Amino acid sequence: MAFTLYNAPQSTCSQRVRFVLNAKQLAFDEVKLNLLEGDQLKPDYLKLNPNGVVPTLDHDGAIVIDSTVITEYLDEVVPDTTFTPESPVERARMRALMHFIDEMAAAAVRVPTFNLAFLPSFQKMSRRAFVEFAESKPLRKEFMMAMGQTGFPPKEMDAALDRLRRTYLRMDAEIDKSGGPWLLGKDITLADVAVMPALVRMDDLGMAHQWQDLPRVVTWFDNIRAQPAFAPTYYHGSLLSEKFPHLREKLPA
Ligand SMILES: N[C@@H](CCC(=O)N[C@@H](CS)C(=O)NCC(=O)O)C(=O)O
Repeated sequence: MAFTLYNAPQSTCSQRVRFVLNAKQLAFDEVKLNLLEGDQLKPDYLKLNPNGVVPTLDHDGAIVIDSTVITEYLDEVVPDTTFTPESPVERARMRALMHFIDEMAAAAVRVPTFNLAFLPSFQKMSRRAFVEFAESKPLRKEFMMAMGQTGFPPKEMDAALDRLRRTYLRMDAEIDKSGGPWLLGKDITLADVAVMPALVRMDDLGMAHQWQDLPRVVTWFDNIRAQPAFAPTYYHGSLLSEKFPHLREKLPA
């Protein structure tokens, strides 16, 4: 089996897929796209992924897109070291949580990410180049235009942080209900993998204090970072603070 992953080191969606590939000890070629330079919008890439986003998986020539779909696909084609519960009811719970995570944490985390890390690159562009870049994005045109070159206003940032806070509360409730240590009980599932990059991102942005009053989530975070697949997934350059030195100066101590 040959796997090629089109992705970006700091992309949270890519990190989900790298984690599952690493956990299953599947060798893969990594094609790294520069998202700020628009590699994801080039015609050849759009043929693979018409959404113009990463990640995209090529498995022996079969193209699979969307990180949650890719992680489920990988669990189906390589069921060893499974991340999917056996019972259909538990599977349904896992998928429902993955939908919640995509709608809440995965979407919300883009606001602080763009405002704190990417905005300076967009501010260097002329208005015309920025609008052209934004308009060429199949999925994120409106998001980019809402951010503009001055960034999301405080109200939007607060709303995003509140959505993230509600995610941590939901995680806490799920761990409590399942008995933990993972969201659905004693085994790690794709739902844990799905939410992992949002917490890693917020930790990297100096905002881990938002879940420090939730000991179950604190332990969950320690546990996922201790997984053998974590270090190879977050190789050097995967954190925003490693890529954007300006962040180090801005982060709270
Ligand atoms: N639902 C998609 C979302 C993918 C996505 O938003 N990817 C981001 C990086 S995490 C991206 O490629 N952004 C490029 C852009 O905004 O132009 C998935 O989970 O794969």
